[in-house]
Amino acid sequence: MRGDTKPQVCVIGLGYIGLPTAAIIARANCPVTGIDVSDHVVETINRGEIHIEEVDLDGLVRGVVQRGLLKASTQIAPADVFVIAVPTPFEHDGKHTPDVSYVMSAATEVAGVLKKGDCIILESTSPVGTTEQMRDLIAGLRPDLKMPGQTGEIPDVSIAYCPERVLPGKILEELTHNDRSIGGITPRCARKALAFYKRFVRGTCVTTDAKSAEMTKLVENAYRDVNIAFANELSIIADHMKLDVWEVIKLANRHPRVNILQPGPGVGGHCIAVDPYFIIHGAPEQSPLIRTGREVNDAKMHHVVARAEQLIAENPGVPVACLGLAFKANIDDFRESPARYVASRLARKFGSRVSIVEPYAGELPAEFKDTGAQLVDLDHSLENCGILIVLVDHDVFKVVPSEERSSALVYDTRGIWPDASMETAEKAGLRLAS
Ligand code: SAJ
Repeated sequence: MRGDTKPQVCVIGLGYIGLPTAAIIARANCPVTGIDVSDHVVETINRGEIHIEEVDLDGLVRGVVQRGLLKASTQIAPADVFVIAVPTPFEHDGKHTPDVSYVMSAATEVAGVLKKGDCIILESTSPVGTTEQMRDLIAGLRPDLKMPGQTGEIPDVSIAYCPERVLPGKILEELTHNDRSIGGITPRCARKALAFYKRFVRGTCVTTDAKSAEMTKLVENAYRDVNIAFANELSIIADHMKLDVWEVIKLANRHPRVNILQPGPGVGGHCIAVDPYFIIHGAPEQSPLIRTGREVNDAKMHHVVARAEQLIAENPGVPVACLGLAFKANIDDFRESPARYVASRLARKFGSRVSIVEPYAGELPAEFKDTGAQLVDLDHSLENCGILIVLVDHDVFKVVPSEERSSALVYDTRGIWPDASMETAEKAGLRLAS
């Protein structure tokens, strides 16, 4: 891989990060082979279609597949650059222990086709030390190749860690424009990876060591989790003190150095509620604040269930609509969603009294089966439901004018209708600030 010769790239793991990354690299005219364990995923992509939802991804994938720049396979292929973007879930031990086995099996596959001059980049969110662990594994499998950072000699291959930091719903835009931290096992590895990312990233790429880059990714999401926990704790305090939390946050944020985030029904998604545990696991004694942040955000979900149950039980027979199932606004991702958890708990308890409004869903998830709850459209809920529980701040909910919901009791967990909580409090004799 010299001069401006386009490197042959292999992206391992074609999920929410791997597929958009593969497509963007292919758009930069580098031939990409995407590897996935699933035949369904591979066949779908080779037809020029996609198996996940993400803004503008369908057109991009169709284009690069048609131009022959992206092909998918279940078999690893030789390449100049390997990008690993496989999941790093928890082990099933109930202790939130990170499971890096998918990373290690991807590294084992890469080791089988690795040659002198290649570069391996890990993108999966990983506990600190994983990139070096991967290097050690490959070193054991390929004693013929000199690995970076093990001897003073010039290594045969480069290994780096470079986390993604993209927001679901804006992945293509953020993959291109966000800054990147590129952590090499050695500075030479970082420079090699930097030259690769510069082909398709317009944001600033900053080089560092692998462990710092691993920790940076975890810290970014733990920072957000702790800050959302602060907002969620405030909302529970405000409930207790009979204050409007939205009003308090709005006023406090007028201070030039205060920026309180928004309370909600809890923290969902696959990153913010997960990554802090990777830090806690690595330094349990040293991370009481991060641990507590997690606990506060999880507890908020149960608080919302309890408040909603109270409102529904105090108004017997009144039809209820839960607005939203997604884990956050304006996306169709219902995995790890506090809204979905709250709505399903209410459906199980109150059955056919409960309707669900989710413009991004074609049908209700499996746990609603046999509860009697129905998926309805927004207009139907506004016309028929006397209790509205806002769980997601979708734009389509935000623009409902107050006249269309003025006769309903509203529990707005997202603060999208600032006028509603006061009215509901008066109508129900309750104070529902959070
Ligand atoms: N949330 C609140 N209040 C807020 C902000 C968010 O309750 O003020 C909730 C959301 O409703 C959602 C959860 O937090 O349930 C997470 O949403 P998010 O939009 O904050 O983040 P994610 O999970 O979609 O993506 C995060 C991003 N990380 C940061 O903003 C630090 C993204 O940049 C990362 O790439 C992504 O995690 C990841 O892959 O790690």
